[in-house]
Amino acid sequence: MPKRSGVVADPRALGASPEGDIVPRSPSRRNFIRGSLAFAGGALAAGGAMVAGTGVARAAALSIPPSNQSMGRPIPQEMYGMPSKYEAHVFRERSSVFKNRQNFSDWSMTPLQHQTGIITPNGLNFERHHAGTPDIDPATHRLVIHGMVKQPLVFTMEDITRYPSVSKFYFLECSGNTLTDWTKAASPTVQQSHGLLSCTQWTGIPVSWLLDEAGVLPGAKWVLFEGADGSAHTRSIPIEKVLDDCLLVYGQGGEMLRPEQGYPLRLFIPGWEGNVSVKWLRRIKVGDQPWHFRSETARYTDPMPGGKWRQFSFVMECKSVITNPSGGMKLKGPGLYEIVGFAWSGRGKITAVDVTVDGGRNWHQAQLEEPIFDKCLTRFRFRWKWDGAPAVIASRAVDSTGYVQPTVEQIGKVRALTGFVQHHNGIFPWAINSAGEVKNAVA
Ligand SMILES: Nc1nc2c(c(=O)[nH]1)N[C@H]1C(S)=C(S)[C@@H](COP(=O)(O)O)O[C@H]1N2
Ligand SMILES: [Mo]
Repeated sequence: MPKRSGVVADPRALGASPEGDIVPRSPSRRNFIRGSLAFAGGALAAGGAMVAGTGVARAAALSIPPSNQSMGRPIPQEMYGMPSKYEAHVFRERSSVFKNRQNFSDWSMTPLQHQTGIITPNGLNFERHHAGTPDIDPATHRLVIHGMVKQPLVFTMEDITRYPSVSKFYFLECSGNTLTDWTKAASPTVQQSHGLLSCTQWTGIPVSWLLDEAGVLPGAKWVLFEGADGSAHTRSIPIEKVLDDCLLVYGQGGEMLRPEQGYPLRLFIPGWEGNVSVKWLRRIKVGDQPWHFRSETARYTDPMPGGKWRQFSFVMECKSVITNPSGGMKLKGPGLYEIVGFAWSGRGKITAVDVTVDGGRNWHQAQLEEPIFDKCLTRFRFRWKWDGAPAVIASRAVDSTGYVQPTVEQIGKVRALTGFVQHHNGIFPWAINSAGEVKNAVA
């Protein structure tokens, strides 16, 4: 593990607008005092002293807004709530890098730059499907288990939802996330570069419960999962992982799955590439070897040095990205800013994140925000005094196995980075010019 040094910032002393423009916070007297105490003796004490002269809260009488002087909108009899009309700029968006390619195999991306906590709202969860979103009636949907089992079984949705449920917070990342930005800047925003990523609380039952009922026969080693969509998407999964933590999921973020996330039933494989979490699940078959489906041979394999291709590269390795400030935003002048982002690892918990503001010469330890769960998005924050000079910022995450997020250069030493390669977990830079404009700095 590289030597990591730095100081921990107090996030409460700063604020940043979630919008494109970021205004430096002129700290109130209270914040100044708190900041001074928090950083006394630390490297940022200088930062505390810096703000001393600039901002003392001025008390002024608030004018009374119209909203205080009239009645608001009454509650309709029945309503599914929607975000404020002032949030209409927050939406999923298709690729802006691959243009004019709309077809049934498509994807849309999560607006990570607008996500406030670790939970992705259901309507903003990225979508990836190979043959469009099917319309499946839960009343007629069936799940079959067969193959190397004592007794083949068929389940209705009613059967499945009668089991006691479990709910777990996990990230979901497509192995194609960031694939357009290995060696040159292609994505203008973090939504485009990292938006094949979401995180929510998934509700369902362990796959092992139903396999127990069917009775797995000795010699079983792999399990097939097949979707009920037009692509009949199918994957082979090692039985140890299936029995360890795989879920049959019907709930997402407190409600039933959205159609695009696999309604009424999907497989969820924690920490592994999104592709294996088969949506619209209809069939489970137990066998003694992998089936080598299209998504295990022609697709979802990684080029390696010497012309070989790696199959079954399931785990999503430790990764992080700064979401604020990020591509397309603008800093409004020198001052104090809070650098914020996400870190995650398919192998466990995030234990540390470092941030650089000088293109990787020096790294400073960021503060991790609770809660910190296994195989789940973790938020980090770092207090930064921008002097107005051009800067390159990036983050580097460490997970509970001790693995440190690599540079693209390091990845290139052990894999072949030719074309649109999957599993990009490299350190990702944003450049800030003297006008405060933030741009993708991949070179
Ligand atoms: N049946 C089925 N399952 C599928 C897919 C699909 O096309 N069909 N796409 C896979 C891919 S490539 C990914 S990244 C995830 C995306 O899940 P999401 O759309 O809920 O974000 O679903 C996976 N499961
Ligand atoms: Mo994917």
